[in-house]
Order: sequence, then structure tokens, then C-alpha cells
Amino acid sequence: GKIYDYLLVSTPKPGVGLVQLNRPKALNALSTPLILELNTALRAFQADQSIGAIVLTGSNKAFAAGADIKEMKDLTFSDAYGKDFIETWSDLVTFLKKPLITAVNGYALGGGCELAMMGDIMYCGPNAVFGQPEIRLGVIPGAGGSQRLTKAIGKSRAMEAILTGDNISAKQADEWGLVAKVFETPEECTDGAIATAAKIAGFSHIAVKAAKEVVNKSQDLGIREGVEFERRVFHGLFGSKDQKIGMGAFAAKQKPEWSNE
Ligand code: CO8
Repeated sequence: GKIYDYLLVSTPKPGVGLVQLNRPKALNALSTPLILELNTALRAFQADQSIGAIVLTGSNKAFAAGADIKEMKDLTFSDAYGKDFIETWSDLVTFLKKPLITAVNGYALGGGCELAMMGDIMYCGPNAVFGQPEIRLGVIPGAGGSQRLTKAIGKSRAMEAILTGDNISAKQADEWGLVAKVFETPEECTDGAIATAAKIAGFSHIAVKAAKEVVNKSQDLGIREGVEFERRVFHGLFGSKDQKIGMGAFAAKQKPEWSNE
């Protein structure tokens, strides 16, 4: 496989792509070169037919401590606005059609919290620390934090976090529904994410893609349009081979052998 400067990329189980942020000296601070590599690695998994789901994680100390402050500190408005700084950083939410599970241990601050929230499913370990500390640096969240955190935990809690810069613990993240699950150790968190990804990868890739698409639509559409969209996509799946395979196998009391078509 390809060798990266800031990532470790592997296939820990059949059908599962794993990307580990690996810039330990800077607590996985998200520099432009790191983000470019991340997009390259995720695009490669998106294109790989054998991969059904992807896990993104960091180290036990840090998922990512934010955008690289040293890279940003001298940025001018013209640099930022003119070159659309940050815009490409969240490309993954549009090009990645396969499920992404983010497994968070340690710091997930600023851009790190925003990247974690780009996951379709978020898991964390007991020492996870979430937060949007940008206010302390004289700025605000820039990669979706104000929108995704608010949708995830509600306006009042998101306002409190974003206006004070105070951290959110794993326990709070669990109680507030920011994460799907908290694990007892960092290792269990990563292993749990890989196990969930393997489970998802074992289903029809075409049905999984449709399921992700319709759930994501709930974030943008009203309930009536959303339900109509879901029904159209549901109808569409009767044109897939895997609908015949899945329902046929149930009726025949057999295990389905997915064609991913
Ligand atoms: N950028 C650059 N370097 C960083 C960052 C960062 N965000 N975070 C940590 N580092 C570096 C430190 O400078 C230090 O480097 P050195 O050894 O050369 O001095 C090294 O990582 C280790 O860090 P610390 O010594 O500070 O480690 P501690 O364990 O004492 O503290 C903390 C850990 C609390 C996480 C602390 O490092 C910290 O507060 N970091 C900054 C957190 C922060 O403010 N993050 C938000 C950044 S702003 C942002 O993300 C804007 C979002 C814009 C969109 C992003 C799109 C993805």
C-alpha cells in the first residue's frame, strides 16, 4: 500500500479500512498536508470494491488536538477567504459514500472534534475530551462545529461549549448522545469500531450505501420530504440483485451471499 507521512492505513479485518492519524509530536494537529493525505486515503478506500466500511482513529492521547494553530496563526483574510481555507477539509462528507466510524480517544478539540463529528457513527473511550476551544484563540469553529454539535447535543449545550471553550467529557458526550457508545478502554473503543465496521461490511454494500444516504437526508430535509425520499430509495432497492438475494435467502432459510449489486 501507499506510505503516508501522517497516517497509518491498514485493513484489520476483511472489508474494513482503518485510518489512524499519526502525527504524535503535534497531538495529530490537522495540518494541510495531513488533511490532504486523509482525503487521499479515504478516497482510496471509497474506490476499493473490497472495502465496506471505514474506521478513523487517532492515538490514545489524541484523536486530533485541532487545526494546526502554528500553520494558521499568520493567515490573512485574503489567504483564508481567497483560497477557501478549510473548505476541502470536509470534502470527505460528500465523497465518502461508505460508512465512516470515528473512534475517539484523548483530545478531540476544535477541528478534531469537527472531524470526529463527520463520522456516521462516533465511538469514544473513557478518556475522550471533546471541545470547541476556538473562542480562546479569538476565532470560532470553522469546519462545521457550530452546526453539527448543535444538531447533536442541542442549542443550549452547544452554545455553552462554543461560547466558553469548556471541554465535554466522555461521560457527558455519552449522556448527551454525541457518541453512540463509550468503551471502558481506548483499545476496546478502537476494536469496537473495527467490529462494527466488519459487521456493516458483511451486509449488502448497495443497501448500506442507501441506508447511509437516507439517514443523512434527515439532517437536511423536513420529515415529509425525508420520508418520501426514503420511500423512493427503498423502492429503488427492488431493482438490486441483493434485495432478491436477501429476501430469497430468508424464505429459503439460508445465509445470503451478497453480490453487492
Ligand atoms: N496545533 C498545532 N500544534 C499543536 C496543537 C494544535 N492544535 N495542539 C497541540 N499542538 C502541539 C503543541 O504545540 C506541542 O508542540 P511542541 O512540543 O512543539 O511545543 C505538542 O503538540 C504537544 O502539546 P502540549 O505540550 O500542549 O500537550 P499538553 O498535553 O500539555 O496539552 C492540549 C494538550 C490541551 C490538547 C493542548 O495541546 C492544546 O490546548 N492544544 C490546542 C487545542 C486547540 O485550541 N484546538 C483548536 C485549534 S483551532 C481549530 O481547530 C479551528 C478549526 C478550524 C477548522 C478545522 C478543520 C478540520
